[in-house]
Amino acid sequence: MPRPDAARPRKPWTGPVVGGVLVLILALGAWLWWSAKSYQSLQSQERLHCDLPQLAAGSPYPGMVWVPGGTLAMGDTVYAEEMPVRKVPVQGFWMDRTEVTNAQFAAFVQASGYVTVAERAVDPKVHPELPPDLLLPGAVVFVSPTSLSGDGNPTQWWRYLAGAHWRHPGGQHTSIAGREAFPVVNLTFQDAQAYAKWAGRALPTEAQWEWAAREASAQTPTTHGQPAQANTWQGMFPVANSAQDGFVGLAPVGCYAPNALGLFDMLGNVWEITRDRYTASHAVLAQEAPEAEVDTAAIAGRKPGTPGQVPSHVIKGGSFLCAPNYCMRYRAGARQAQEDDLAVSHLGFRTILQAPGP
Ligand SMILES: [Ca+2]
Repeated sequence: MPRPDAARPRKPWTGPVVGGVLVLILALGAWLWWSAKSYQSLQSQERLHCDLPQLAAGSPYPGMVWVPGGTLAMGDTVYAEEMPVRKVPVQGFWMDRTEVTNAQFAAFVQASGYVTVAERAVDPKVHPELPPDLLLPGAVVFVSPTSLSGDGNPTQWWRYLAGAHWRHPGGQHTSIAGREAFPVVNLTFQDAQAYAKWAGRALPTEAQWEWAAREASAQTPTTHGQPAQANTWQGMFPVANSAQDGFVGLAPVGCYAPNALGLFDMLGNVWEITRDRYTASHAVLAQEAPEAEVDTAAIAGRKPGTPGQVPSHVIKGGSFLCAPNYCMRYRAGARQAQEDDLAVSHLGFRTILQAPGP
């Protein structure tokens, strides 16, 4: 007896295709399940501190390492803003071996009474376009979305949270208690400058930062892969984070192997503020000051911006949110702009000191 469906015309390839799709769906489901389990497991056993190696006895500037001078091949070839690569001589300098921590920033605030930009109301004269809820003190915080529309609009994972600032990095109901060794976040250029001045230091220029991240090597990088020794994002940003590097979100400073100069977390963990004003590429600086060591902040600052537009500074190094599918900026030559009056939860800084070497 023929089967009831035997008389129906069938396309011979339908079965294998449906089967293949089912296998793909099952595989994707299993991967998402595994990612979710890893995420939960890591959140429940979050490390709050990583031991740093002792610095050499007699170091004149505790917590800093010496970065020798040389000639930097500044820039890279992945995104337009990194081009063109240009040569920039850099003098030697001292640099914090870690990002500035919550404990260090708390000491500054306690001593100075400083109030960060995120703790102040937004000036409606500067931002007449903003609704009242976006004029409240606060910061932009990453919140992993539960669903995602196809337009890729970043507001699906970046939220302006009133009450978020450096003491409440994930919003007003979060705290830095027990997280003293984590990098301080939700700061702006002005905040980082204030800390650096109080500490008798400075923020690095973009060239200084990039030279240090390149381990004081004049070599131009030939690979652009995701670094193993850095806190980045593994999985499909922004919805699936397997955290194979050990951290879902921020990591305490110094949890990954340092670079050849002894600097920790130059790539990943948090973006770092520099003192250079942002320009859309290296072309402007290459034209105005070819192969010269210059204060790029001064040059960029002479450029008139768009009327009403808030100035931006260069940030470097990528963060725990950088993933191959979205933002391959876990590289020394990568750069982005950050508005001077907007605090963000993936942004921190470190300082330098221009002083004679060892
Ligand atoms: Ca990570």
